[in-house]
Amino acid sequence: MEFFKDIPVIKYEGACSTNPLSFKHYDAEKEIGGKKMKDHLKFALSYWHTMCGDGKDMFGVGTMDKSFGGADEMEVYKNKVYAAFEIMDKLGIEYFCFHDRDIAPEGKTLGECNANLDVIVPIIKECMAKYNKKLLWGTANCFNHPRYVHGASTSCNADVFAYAAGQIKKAIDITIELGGTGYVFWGGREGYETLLNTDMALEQDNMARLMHMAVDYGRSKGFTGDFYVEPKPKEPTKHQYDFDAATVIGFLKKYGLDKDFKLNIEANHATLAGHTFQHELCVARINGAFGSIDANQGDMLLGWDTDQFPTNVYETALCMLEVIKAGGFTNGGLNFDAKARRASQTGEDIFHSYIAGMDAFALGLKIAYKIIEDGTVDKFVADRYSSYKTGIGAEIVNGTATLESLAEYALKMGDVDVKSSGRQEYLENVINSIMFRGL
Ligand code: XLS
Ligand code: CA
Ligand code: CA
Repeated sequence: MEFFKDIPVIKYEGACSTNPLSFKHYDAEKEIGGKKMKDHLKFALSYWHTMCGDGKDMFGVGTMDKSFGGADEMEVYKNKVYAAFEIMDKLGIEYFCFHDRDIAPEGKTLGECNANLDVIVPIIKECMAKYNKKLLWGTANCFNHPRYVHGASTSCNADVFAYAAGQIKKAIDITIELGGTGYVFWGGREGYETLLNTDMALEQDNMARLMHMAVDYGRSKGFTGDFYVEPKPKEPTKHQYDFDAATVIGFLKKYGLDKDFKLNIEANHATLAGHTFQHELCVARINGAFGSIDANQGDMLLGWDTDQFPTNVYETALCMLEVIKAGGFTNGGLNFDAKARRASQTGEDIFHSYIAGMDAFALGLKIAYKIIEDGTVDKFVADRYSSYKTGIGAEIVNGTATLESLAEYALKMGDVDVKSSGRQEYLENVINSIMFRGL
């Protein structure tokens, strides 16, 4: 069964190609910095947006048919699997990510949900072997069903905590069964609307309790991949506990979870938190918590999570610069947590969306390497802090300086010369000239 008959296998045709159904920059096998582009970028399809998201919004019903010709509910979910692998195959995407409820329908009880998963997971496994595709990460959707109205592990109701635990146990089982290298916690409704009805201390302790249980269980079943927390400041709750990278790192350290958990950084969530994408990636990297990425972009004129396919090449370049500095992906990758706009409603739009995102990241990767090879920016930063290499600066860094020794030094010093320029505009110009050299 072919679902996208008019769409060919998408090939790399080079920057001068005018064929919209081709890659202009993403050349999977091409080596850059000693590694194939596909191994640098590790693209993943997000099952929820691509296979389930039908364009419904607050003001209108769906505009896209995501039933893939299925006659009944289970057939719809089976066809989603076949269609997903056709999309990945045609685009040359090697990985995918899912929530439990994306791949199989919700049942009336946890047992029914699990039984539905037991029908679909073997089909996914077969397709993975047939098409040579891998699971980047799995997760549990503990936010959609009305039972999660007060949160999952942060619910005021202990039965809901227990249900979420049962759901997460099964999602971990599936992730392991499919060879996933990551398991994500995104705190769907783990936050609050008002402190007038909220015991924040208990909620956060409970959130950590469930994460510890997940780690203990996963490790006991042989899961060697990474657990991730995905920061997001707001939406659906007013104040999500996993606000941003720095908040999550503090949380993980407080509860002794930092050895097993890394971060899954999403571009749109970074900007919602009032940070740049690069800032969030840098915070993760310098704290040894860089794990995986949800590649998308928001709209700066809108205050919510628009999950658009990334096309802003400045952003992808600065992102890939951080990825390279972090040593590249190990268990993680670039998951397109992105959806075509509601009016981009045809099957063909799925392909244009992914091509746009993949080419934007391929360009980002090439530019990031050019920035590193050029060396101007790195040298500027190193020179800017050179006073810490020798003399009193070296004593501060190596820990031999004390408040008294610095006071003695300062008393003898006279005034300090801080007139050296930060040269921001010069550096921005350097980036532009690297990006557009030859035009
Ligand atoms: C929602 C999140 C979600 C996570 C996975 O905003 O991005 O999709 O990535 O639960
Ligand atoms: Ca996400
Ligand atoms: Ca999002």
